[in-house]
Amino acid sequence: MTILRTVVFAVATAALTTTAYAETLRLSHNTGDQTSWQKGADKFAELVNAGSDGDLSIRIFPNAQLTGGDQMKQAEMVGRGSIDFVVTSAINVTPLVPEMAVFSLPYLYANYDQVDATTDGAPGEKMAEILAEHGLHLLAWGENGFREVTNNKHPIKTPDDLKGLKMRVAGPMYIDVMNALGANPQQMQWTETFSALQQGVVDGQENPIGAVIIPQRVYEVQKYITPWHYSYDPIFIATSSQNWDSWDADTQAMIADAAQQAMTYQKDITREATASGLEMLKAEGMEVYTPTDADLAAFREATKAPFDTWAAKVGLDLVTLFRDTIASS
Ligand code: X2X
Repeated sequence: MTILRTVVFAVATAALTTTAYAETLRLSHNTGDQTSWQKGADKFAELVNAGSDGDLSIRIFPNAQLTGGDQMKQAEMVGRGSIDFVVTSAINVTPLVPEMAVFSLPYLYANYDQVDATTDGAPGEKMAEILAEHGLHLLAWGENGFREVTNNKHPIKTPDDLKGLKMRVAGPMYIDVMNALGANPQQMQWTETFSALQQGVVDGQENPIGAVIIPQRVYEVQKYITPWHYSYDPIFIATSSQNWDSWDADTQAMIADAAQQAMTYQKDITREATASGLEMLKAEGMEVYTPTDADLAAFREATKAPFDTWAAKVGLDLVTLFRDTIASS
């Protein structure tokens, strides 16, 4: 397949011409090169390369290298057209697109079926429209996962156990949630978190088991884990609207399909790693506390105030759209 890209020359006569050439595109993501984010990105690159008969190659930059380690900057740079693709999670986009926090509202989701009903349904489409207003063309949803809490001080069984713990968090909503739980949260880049945990700068963190805790070896520097499922975080692949509009219809279809296949694969391997994850973490020496229904009710109650604050920020109509879809799934 030949890639046709429309190039506008800024000459007096504003001529429009179409050329064919091989091109390298840059993809940024903000986890390490062993994660399912990386594997999904690798699969996407492989499929696009094959689908374009080698005309398009994608170079992958892990650890938010292209934004100097600033994981929240990636989406903005893609929106402006200075990076071609991003694989990142919803929480990282909230400074640019606050509505993206809707996915991660505390205890919005109870299980994967509910998650899939929203990403595959009207809520996912609505979020794609909102991202488009910021110059981001959504290609496909993948999975970071349910974010579970770890720390080095003691098992977390009740909200009281979070009191005074120094917690690293990824984004502004989690600051409010951790404050509501009585913890001492601080926002920190993911790439700086391992050494901060190792050196005791922070006591704990929260991340999904299959996508992050296992491949990034968080168990080497954390003793206790509580799978409390307090917040879900999707990932996605997006390109800039500029790139998207510059591709002919065949190229657009090929790229959209590659992204869909890559994220389906990424979601599958993430869920597999998560399913066997707690056993693996125990074998690595972590102590697991599985919360009871009563514990979960207490965590839900304790995070109700930040839920309401952030529901108002993202917009109640959007929250209703998500809740209605979840209720009928
Ligand atoms: O920074 C995190 O915690 C991570 C890797 O999960 C995200 O990118 C949100």
